[in-house]
Amino acid sequence: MTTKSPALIDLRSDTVTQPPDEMRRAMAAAVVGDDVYREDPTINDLEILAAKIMGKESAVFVPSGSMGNLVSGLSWCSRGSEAIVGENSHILLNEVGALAAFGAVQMRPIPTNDKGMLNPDEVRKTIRPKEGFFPTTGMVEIENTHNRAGGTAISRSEIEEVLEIAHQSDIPVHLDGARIFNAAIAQSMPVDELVANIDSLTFCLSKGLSCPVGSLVCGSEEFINKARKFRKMLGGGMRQAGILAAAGIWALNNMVSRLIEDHDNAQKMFSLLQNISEIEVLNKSVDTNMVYLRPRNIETGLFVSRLKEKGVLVGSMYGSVRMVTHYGINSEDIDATIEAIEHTLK
Ligand code: TLP
Repeated sequence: MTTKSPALIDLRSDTVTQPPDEMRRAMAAAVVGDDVYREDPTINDLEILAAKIMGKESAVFVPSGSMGNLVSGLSWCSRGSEAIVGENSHILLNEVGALAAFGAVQMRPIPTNDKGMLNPDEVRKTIRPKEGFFPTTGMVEIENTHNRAGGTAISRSEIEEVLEIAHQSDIPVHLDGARIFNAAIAQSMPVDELVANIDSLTFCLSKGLSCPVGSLVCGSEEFINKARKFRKMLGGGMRQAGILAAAGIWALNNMVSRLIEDHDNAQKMFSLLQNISEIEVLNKSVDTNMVYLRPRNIETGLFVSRLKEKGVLVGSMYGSVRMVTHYGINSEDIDATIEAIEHTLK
């Protein structure tokens, strides 16, 4: 049984994580049933556990983070309505325009601060008046951690500012919390406190938590019933997927607290990169598990392919290079990566 990625050092994303042996054993032992009939006991257990961890009424298991954000958007926003999103949000840039394509929802990008969080004044200005010919504002979307901003952890106080403004106008807030556990751990905050009063959220099992597949959408019972219908409409109703849910349960019990190791490794990478003058580090600081950089004297694509020849895979993301630490990366891998970068630049 192999749990090590075939690449020597794969820093492209935490989505490349291999399921640990013990997780695979939990998957093999899962009791399963047909989840479209709601008869998969392991999926039912996972959904109850996820809702409890997030302090929400209910949860639904979906195949991916993208589908989680999509069913949430479809549940909140009617056709022709508007979703207020950050200008560099994943839902805007990396989900193939799904909310527009499937929901006829217009995404309205607004400026964010350097952590990727929506500017509260912009949110206030952007919410449409209820009267007149304006589109209806269906939801406000925030992202924590924020991917493109550098894996930044958004604080509870910043979240509260936006929640207050949206809720004053009766607009729900959806959180793309693909990496919400990274955000919570980085701030030593219980995750349910970090997401309190947020109307719906997606979180992913298939990133730092190392599961092969799956995300959870959490919210009120009424909202999750809607989301469950949209999941089916999109072809995301699964049958004996308790095998996947077992991985999720195992991960929620065993993989969350270790995320701090990934943050330490990213911090180490960030510090060591400061000594390499040919590299421009784009993160101001490292909150969680991502470092973005740009080589100064060599084209990014060439840099990426030369590193690959040395057995180090990095992501080419938004015109820069992204390195993400995860379960398959240890402190020695960081040293080896720095060495490979130095050789590449020589
Ligand atoms: N992000 C992927 C790529 O799509 C960029 C990655 O490697 O980081 N929200 C956020 C904030 C994400 O970073 C991602 C995945 C998703 C949603 C979508 O999750 P999946 O890939 O499960 O659809």
